[in-house]
Amino acid sequence: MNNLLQPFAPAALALLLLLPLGAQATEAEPAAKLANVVILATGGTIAGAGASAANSATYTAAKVPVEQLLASVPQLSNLANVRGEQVMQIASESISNDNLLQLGKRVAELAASPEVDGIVITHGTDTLEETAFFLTLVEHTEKPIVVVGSMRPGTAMSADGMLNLYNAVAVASDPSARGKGVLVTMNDEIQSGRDVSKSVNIKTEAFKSPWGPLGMVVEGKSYWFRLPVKRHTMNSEFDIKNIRSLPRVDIAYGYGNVDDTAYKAFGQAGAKAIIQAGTGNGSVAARVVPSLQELRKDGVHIIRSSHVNQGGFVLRNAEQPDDKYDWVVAHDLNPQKARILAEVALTSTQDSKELQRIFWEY
Ligand code: DAS
Repeated sequence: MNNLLQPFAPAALALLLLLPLGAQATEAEPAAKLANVVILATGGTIAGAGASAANSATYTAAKVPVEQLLASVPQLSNLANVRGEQVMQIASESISNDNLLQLGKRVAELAASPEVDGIVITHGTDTLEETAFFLTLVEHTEKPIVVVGSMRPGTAMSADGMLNLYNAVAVASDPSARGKGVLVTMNDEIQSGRDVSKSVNIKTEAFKSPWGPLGMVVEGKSYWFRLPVKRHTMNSEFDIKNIRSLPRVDIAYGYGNVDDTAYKAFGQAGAKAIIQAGTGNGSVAARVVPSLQELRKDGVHIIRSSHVNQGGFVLRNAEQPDDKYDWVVAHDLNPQKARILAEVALTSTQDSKELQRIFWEY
């Protein structure tokens, strides 16, 4: 080696020694094939926009199209092959039964495709818990279905939507998420679509399950701590393919001084069941019972839930004579979840004992 190169000799030698290692690296296994994940966008705050970065609560929901949502999180492409569909663009307080059926049927079509490994649904937070429960009751697939929203619009400081969406795609592309029912990723947690509900309306830590989350997502990796035990997806007796419409089920709120006005109005409007969002143990005011008995005689089911906000737990014949009145109890489901299950159950039975079995099992 001539004098000019002398000083570089050690480096050159090191490079020569390292090259074969480098060469071995290029012969390493090809990168693992990325999962194919479809993002179905429905609207909500995760697609919201405010006038300034200081507007974390003042904004318009359901403005940003799905392409822009995906573009705002380029890191998604490290997790999966992702593509988006704009199924609807609404604030979720406005979701109807027809919207639920439309979304459910699109999810089923995609889940049946061998080209799809997982599905993410971006959704408003107001009724996210209802949609997630509905899908876990009627989607017959082991593939991960993950519903995700955000408490702040993407235009706000410390917006939570981008990481929530990243986490949702991480879970939807993870084979370990298969067969766990419909999931919800909010605030780094993986929640059961059956159990979770929005318990705070102004913080990013808004979604809680009375029985705790199933796991967590940290830097794109899922960590699981428990599994759902209630029937869902492949183990459900209900199938979106067999549901053409959902019956009307309404919710009547219980409170001091309540009378039978709302119950009678729901009956006249054609409700097939009325969910009692009862005080305490799902209780019904004594002065209302005669009208409920009239409604029951007309074939309207009465299903007792509780409006206590950290998870009610309604048992048969505890404080109310359910056997005597032929009522159903919603067990641990809050009123809005009980409505979803009642609507789905009533597509297959009108029998009160069958309804009660369904409320114990799902
Ligand atoms: N209006 C709310 C909704 O669409 C906004 C949100 O929190 O997502 O559910």
